[in-house]
Amino acid sequence: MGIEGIGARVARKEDKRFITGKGRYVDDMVVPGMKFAAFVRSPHAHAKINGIDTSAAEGMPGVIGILNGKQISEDGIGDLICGWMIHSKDGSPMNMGRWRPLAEDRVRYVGDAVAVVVADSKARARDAADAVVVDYEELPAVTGAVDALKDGAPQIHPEAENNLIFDWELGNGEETDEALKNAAHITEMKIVNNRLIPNAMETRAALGVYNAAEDHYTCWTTSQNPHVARLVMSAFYNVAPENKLRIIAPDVGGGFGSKIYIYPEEIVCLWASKRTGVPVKWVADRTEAFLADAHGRDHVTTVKLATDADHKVTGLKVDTVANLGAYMSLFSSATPTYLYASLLSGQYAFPAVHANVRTAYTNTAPVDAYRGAGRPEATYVVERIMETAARELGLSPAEFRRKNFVREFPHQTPVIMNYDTGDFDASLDAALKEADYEGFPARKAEAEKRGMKRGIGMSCYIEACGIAPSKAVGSLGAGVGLWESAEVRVNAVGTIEVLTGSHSHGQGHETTFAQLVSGRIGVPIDSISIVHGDTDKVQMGMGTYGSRSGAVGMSAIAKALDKVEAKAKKIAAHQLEADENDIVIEDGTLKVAGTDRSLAWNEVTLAAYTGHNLPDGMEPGLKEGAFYDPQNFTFPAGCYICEVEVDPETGRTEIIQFVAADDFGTIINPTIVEGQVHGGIAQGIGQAMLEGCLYDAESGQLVTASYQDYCMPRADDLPSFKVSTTETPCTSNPLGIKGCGEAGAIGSPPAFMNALTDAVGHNDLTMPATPQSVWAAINGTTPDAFA
Ligand code: MCN
Repeated sequence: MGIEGIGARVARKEDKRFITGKGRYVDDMVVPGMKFAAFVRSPHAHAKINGIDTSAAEGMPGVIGILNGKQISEDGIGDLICGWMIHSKDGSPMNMGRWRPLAEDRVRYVGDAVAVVVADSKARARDAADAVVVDYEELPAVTGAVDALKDGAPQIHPEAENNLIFDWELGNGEETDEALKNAAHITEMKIVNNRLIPNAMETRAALGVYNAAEDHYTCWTTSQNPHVARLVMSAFYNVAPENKLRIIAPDVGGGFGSKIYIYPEEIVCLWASKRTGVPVKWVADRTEAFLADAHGRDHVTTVKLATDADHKVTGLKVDTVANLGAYMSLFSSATPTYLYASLLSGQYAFPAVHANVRTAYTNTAPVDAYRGAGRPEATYVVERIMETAARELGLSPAEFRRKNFVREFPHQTPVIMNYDTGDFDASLDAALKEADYEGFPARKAEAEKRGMKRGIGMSCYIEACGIAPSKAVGSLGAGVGLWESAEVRVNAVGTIEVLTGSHSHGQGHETTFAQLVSGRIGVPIDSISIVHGDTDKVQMGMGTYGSRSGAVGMSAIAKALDKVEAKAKKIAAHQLEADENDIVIEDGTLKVAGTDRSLAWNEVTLAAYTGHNLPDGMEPGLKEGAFYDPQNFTFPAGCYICEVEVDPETGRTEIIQFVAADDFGTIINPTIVEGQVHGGIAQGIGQAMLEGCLYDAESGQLVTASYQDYCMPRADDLPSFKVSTTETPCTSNPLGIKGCGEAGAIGSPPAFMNALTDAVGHNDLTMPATPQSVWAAINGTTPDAFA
């Protein structure tokens, strides 16, 4: 491949190895003497552990060791933590229970790890794990957050009375109450945001290796942020000192947020390697993934929207109960608070917004960020109620939104965010046109003739991503700032290695990051390597989540490139006997502007290393690093329109068309961006139509623990999406990029549900809108397991 800069539609460099089966995942790693781990997991949602009998398992063939929670405590391994301290309304810190890597006295959800068996094969480890007898004393369980907060609910952690972790608020409460008091019209809804299971294609895995000779630890793991894993495992969990711990996240087959956190299993594999003296590998099977990956969403919300006589929104009041599961995972407190309530102003100039969020422990898997993390939940609340209010007021949903759009930037919302740019009319116009919105009544009439119900719905989303500004996240209770780092190493022959703290696990960084460098210097994209995912190669980084790698990771690379270019220009100026300010870099050459004098890029890079013809006092070499910490988030926004047709006989819904008009600022690679939007919409429609994680309310068993019961979207569930972009460059990073990795999953569920409720004729439907629940909604019954 040649020189391909910003904006080029380049096919992904990394795809050749992925689609030819040459990717290297944790499960592909083999080290001498490697053995296998299998976890003993709780079959109960809530129980006391009275004892663990390993006698039968110990004698089984191939067993090397059986380790439990007492031993992990004896060795001083710390509790898992939540990295974001949220204070309740009264200023009290959150009521956080303890999360041990292996449960010692009590298990709190089905799948909670109790012990680990290390054996010479995966099958033998599993067999022996099945032979470990745990004496459980079952306790009553609670799986729903609203129930968990009721008086008399089973108490899950002693630290959290009535299972309340914190009761938090954001926004201007008094003004919002006043707006509701004086409203010409109030729209009120109860909104359930269904719980999801992430289902990355590659399940989580870890290979822990302790090298006794050097007292050094290495962990290959499926992480979205290996440096954060190293820092947290060293500083908080006492697994290994940071200078003795190397984390490698090689190719990772998707994460969608679920691989941000540090889970018990990688800690246990590293520790077990030291305890047993052998390298220990664990790869989750799909059932373990269903049971023990951090789940997403799971909110129950009541919302009120106040409008005046002129149909301007005057206030939005939101009351949410969020289920955080049995333990608080690393980002779990930030997701239903700052990542949620801060987006409740949507694309609108709401003068007053108030959100109250209560979070609860339940006997379910931990809940944390899942693609969009809080922002899909916020968008769902805002866009469902905006559509519903428009219908109640007899207005066109598009015009009602337009009446309330923010049009002046920067715009300070009542809920923290300061939107730097946007053009919400532009994406709404583009989507209306592409969807032929005006032609809908005729299409509906035609469908009715065939006995079908047709509906159309929209969603005008905004999200905050490029999760970064260290000052902002620090002041909101995060333990660390969220900048990003990069190092650009230019080799003597002119090829370039870029080391980045971002981590690609499907987003195509090897291509887009290389495009930035290729375009700036004018070297072929194939002579640029992107290095990431290894804490021994890249010094420090904050990883990939919150659609931050383009806006923050690439900006760090741009900053390092500025320094590389400045030095290269000095060298060229010296050799060409020109002023460095007159040197321009174009198409792989350094030219004296306005003359025919130039040096090729590789002549300059060679000079940097031969070192004998450099400006006086200049160090040889060409390698620069940078840290980039933006001053604000980026605010991608867009308009999605969905049109559906429902068969009233069966409740089956078909998506006739799905239109997405997004604003991602400057686009680096349109093909990759479109792929990101496609994937996000598929996940959003999966949530709205098909996916629902269900626990049995009484026993706490996960009912949807396999693909037989948990329905992922497939190609034939989805139409061909019509995607387009408008561009208002972001002002808080030098490249003008807004993140695109989550938008599809954020904007699509309300668009689908608005279309479906339009078709069905009433609002009494929850996600996932399965054929059964759609049929029930049409026929006035409610056999909806998810309601
Ligand atoms: N990009 C671009 N132009 C823009 C913005 C981004 O060309 N204006 C490119 C970027 O250079 C990058 C890709 O699009 O190659 C995504 O960039 P960005 O929006 O910055 O998101 P991240 O790279 O930080 O990825 C994180 C985001 C999140 S938060 C989830 S969840 C998610 C997602 O990406 N998980 C994914 N997309 C995923 N895609 C795959 N295949 N697998 C996952 O687990």
